[in-house]
Amino acid sequence: MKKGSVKSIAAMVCVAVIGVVPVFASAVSNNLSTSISSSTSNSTSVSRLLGDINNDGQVGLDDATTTLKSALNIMQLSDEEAAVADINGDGSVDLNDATLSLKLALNINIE
Ligand SMILES: [Ca+2]
Ligand SMILES: [Ca+2]
Repeated sequence: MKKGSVKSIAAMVCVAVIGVVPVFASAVSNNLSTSISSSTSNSTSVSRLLGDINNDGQVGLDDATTTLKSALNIMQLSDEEAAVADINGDGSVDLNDATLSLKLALNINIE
């Protein structure tokens, strides 16, 4: 009887998630602090929570994933979605926004 396969798959998933997040976050953390402070307020005329692309009232991992896909040109956002996804308000949805979105989803302080 082998019953270790489910555990090992779960472990692999954990490693993948834990491994990706810090690398992803640290890669952009240097320019994060400068860009977020200047432009969060005037970035969009849409009265929605920044980063909450699926409009469920909070920024979750699904929103972060969508932002990441847009940043990587895997997915096309509508104008409204792009306005919401552009968290730092620099006019484009890129990895900075994906990182911000991910941090918001994980409740990591972005001050
Ligand atoms: Ca959401
Ligand atoms: Ca942006």
